[in-house]
Amino acid sequence: MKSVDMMHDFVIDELGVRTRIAQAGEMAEVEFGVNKTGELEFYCSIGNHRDMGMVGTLIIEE
Ligand SMILES: [Cu+2]
Repeated sequence: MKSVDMMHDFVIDELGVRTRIAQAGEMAEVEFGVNKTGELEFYCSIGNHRDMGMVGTLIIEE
């Protein structure tokens, strides 16, 4: 994940996935695997970013 403007991170609660906080212009990486299909919510946990719309759905298909 690359942050272009300010602090952000990337979190998937169901998998315990969390990047470090990336400052503006920085990259943050995380590796994870999934072993089932379905949908997982990801979001940014900084401040009120999630409420501002930094949230999405990761769709895992076979
Ligand atoms: Cu954010």
